[in-house]
Amino acid sequence: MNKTVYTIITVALVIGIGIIFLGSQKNNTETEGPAQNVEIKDGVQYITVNARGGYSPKVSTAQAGIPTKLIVKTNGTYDCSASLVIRSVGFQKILAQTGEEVIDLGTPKAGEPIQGLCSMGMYNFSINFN
Ligand SMILES: [Cu+2]
Repeated sequence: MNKTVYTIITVALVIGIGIIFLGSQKNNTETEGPAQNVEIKDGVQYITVNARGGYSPKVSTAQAGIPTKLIVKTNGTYDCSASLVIRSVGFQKILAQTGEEVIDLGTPKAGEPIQGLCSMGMYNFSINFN
């Protein structure tokens, strides 16, 4: 076999592996689903969102009218979901690759969702309050 054939086989393999890898990642985020990610402790509502290859759960529902904190958990997050922007509370930070960031959301009002975005606008999540 000549070099061209080897090159074509190598390129085809790399693309194939890439497609399998991306496909399995997509499945992972889909199966995580809407978790029980809201809890109230000592009058403070905590909402937990995981950041890794995007945000999960993508949509959360919480109560309006109580002091609320958002916990963003990273765990080996090397992608841009660690670069988080929440415009409505003026938050912008590059999170630790592994850790927990607690963000004060104040006392959210009903019907005013809070949205988080990665700095490039590729990934997002939102929290609805009612
Ligand atoms: Cu991004």
